[in-house]
Amino acid sequence: MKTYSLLAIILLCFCLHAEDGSQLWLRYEGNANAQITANVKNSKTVDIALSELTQYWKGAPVLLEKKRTKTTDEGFTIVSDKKNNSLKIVASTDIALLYGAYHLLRLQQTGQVTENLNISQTPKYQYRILNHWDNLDGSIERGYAGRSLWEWEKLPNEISPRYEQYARANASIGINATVLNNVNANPKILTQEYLQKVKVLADIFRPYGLKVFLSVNFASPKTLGGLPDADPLNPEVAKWWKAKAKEIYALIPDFGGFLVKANSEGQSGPQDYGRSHVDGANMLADVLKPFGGIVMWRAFVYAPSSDDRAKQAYLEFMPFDGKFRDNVIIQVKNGPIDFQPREPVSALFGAMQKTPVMVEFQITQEYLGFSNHLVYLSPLFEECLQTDTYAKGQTSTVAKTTDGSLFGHRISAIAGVANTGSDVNWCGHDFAQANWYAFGRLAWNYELTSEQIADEWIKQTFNDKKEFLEPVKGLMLSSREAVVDYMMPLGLHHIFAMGHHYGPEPWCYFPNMRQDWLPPYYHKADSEGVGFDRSKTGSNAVAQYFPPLNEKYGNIEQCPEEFLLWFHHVAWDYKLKNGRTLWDELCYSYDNGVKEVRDFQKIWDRMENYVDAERFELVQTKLQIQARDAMWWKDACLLYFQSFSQLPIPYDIERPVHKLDQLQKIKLSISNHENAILETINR
Ligand code: BDP
Repeated sequence: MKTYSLLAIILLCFCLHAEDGSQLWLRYEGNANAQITANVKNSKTVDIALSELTQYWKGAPVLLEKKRTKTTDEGFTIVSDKKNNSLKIVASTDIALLYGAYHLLRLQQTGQVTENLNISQTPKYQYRILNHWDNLDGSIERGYAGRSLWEWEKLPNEISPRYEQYARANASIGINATVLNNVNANPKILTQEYLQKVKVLADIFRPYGLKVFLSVNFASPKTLGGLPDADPLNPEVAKWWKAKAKEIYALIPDFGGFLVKANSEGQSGPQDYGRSHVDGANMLADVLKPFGGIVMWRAFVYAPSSDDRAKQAYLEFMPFDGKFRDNVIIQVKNGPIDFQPREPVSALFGAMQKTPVMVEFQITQEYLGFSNHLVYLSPLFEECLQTDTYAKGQTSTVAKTTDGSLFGHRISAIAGVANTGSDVNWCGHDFAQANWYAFGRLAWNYELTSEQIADEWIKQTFNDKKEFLEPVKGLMLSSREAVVDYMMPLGLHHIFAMGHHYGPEPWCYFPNMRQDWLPPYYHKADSEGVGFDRSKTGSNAVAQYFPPLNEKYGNIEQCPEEFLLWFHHVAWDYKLKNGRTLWDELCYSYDNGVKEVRDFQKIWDRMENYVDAERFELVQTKLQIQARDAMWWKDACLLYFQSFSQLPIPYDIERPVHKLDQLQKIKLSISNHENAILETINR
């Protein structure tokens, strides 16, 4: 009897534990008994492929075959051998065989295995990379899922099982590179002590095809090496970097290279010495070249003196096009400002043609409600990648301008700022896992649609019951538009609370502060109207785009309404295409955002019988927060903008439940550079 109840408790614990979100989308069931063989020399990578398939593949016998194929090093083919009633995964490298194995398991999990498989895949980008903004003290800048995964204090001796789980999750979706530390880099990462720790991680990640990169602080030769400066043209400085590279590659022979944030938001850089981005990037590129490393140099630069922050990356980098070494790639945020719920694409995509350019997305939800809001980001990623820049005829999508195909570049890459942390479910919100997943899948193949990706993610992470799949997919697919509606519709942007960026603060203003860090700089509301005039009559940022985009964006009549206030200062009574005035449309958009989240709650509550209790409740609780936040956003923005428009909120809209002066008193205590903890909001 005693044994029985103990067993029951253990089983119960196991079940509960099994549904805490820690397994991500990798919920394969064991007890497989297919015959798995390999005609390939053993390696750790091949062993992983064999072990995954042996444990979890429940179909026909599988043969892993390594031979030269037409696909790239990472491409694979899966073919059915009907005669022998078996399957073959064919690839020219071990890692590609592993990618093939994970793909086969994905087909199984999503019910797509047919008798006649004939699939050939090859990734669109060469480097599919996560950027961790993790600090060496264990905090994560803009991290909302606990502490850093990297337990620096315990490394290199104590190894968390999460390191391998992390590598496996990435390999399962084709992510093949990781930058371990924050772009606001602590020079200490390059000390011998830390490099030893990095080496341990690199060794664990290697069999999963995950290459390690580091963010470096440009001042390191000075702060760490004791040199008088970090001037890229000082031979002593280059010598220091060379020795450092040698030291790194001795420990990590396949080290990927450096990510650099230079002369941006207070970080040091070549301009400190009167040198240019080219001088800085090329010096580091030369250092890494003999080892096969690359430099990812960020274009996220802006100075308070400019009339328009949105123009600056372009103005600063375009003159350097073609001047960088061939192992430099320019890392550009998807939009011209900063990971807003919606931005037009950065004008650098398509414009820089002689230098490889890569997109940087933010998977962590700095500007999208942290890990409290359910926002499926694939539509945002997809929208950017599929935007036509018109750089070269009709099909110059951002994807094509960055994957190397359009301008014939040798290297290509795509980065996502990671949303992972020490939380048991990795990402804070169970649905935030979908954003990590979607980033990987799109980096592998940007032709997949957000719907396909949501479909496969739900089937793997939850279940494939139609009654669950369809409504939850619908919810996910409309969630990005909902957040745009309740935060900043019609092209509004950066009206967030200062510093932590959680919640609205469109009124936030300090005369002596950098104006480009304050919301009024972006919305420019006055008694006439609202919005930033970036047309010819304003900052003329539109001129940075190719025709016909420049004309379309620059002309208020033609400008897509989702970007209206991004590009124009629009009168409150301006008539939109649906006949409503701008003011009314703003009101209806905010209201619509709130309604959508209320609908998400209704949808989710109906799902109770299809989900384990733990995940059900966590998502339910977070949706409650999201619904309250959406109302907070709506009331704050409408009441504040109403003080300029002086117009009534249309009477068929739910009345505000807050008063503006109450909302203006809210101060959240969320520290900026430490792990962000949302404290109980007293409102
Ligand atoms: C902004 C973040 C800041 C980052 C910066 C960057 O607020 O924490 O350091 O971007 O990308 O979005 O460098």
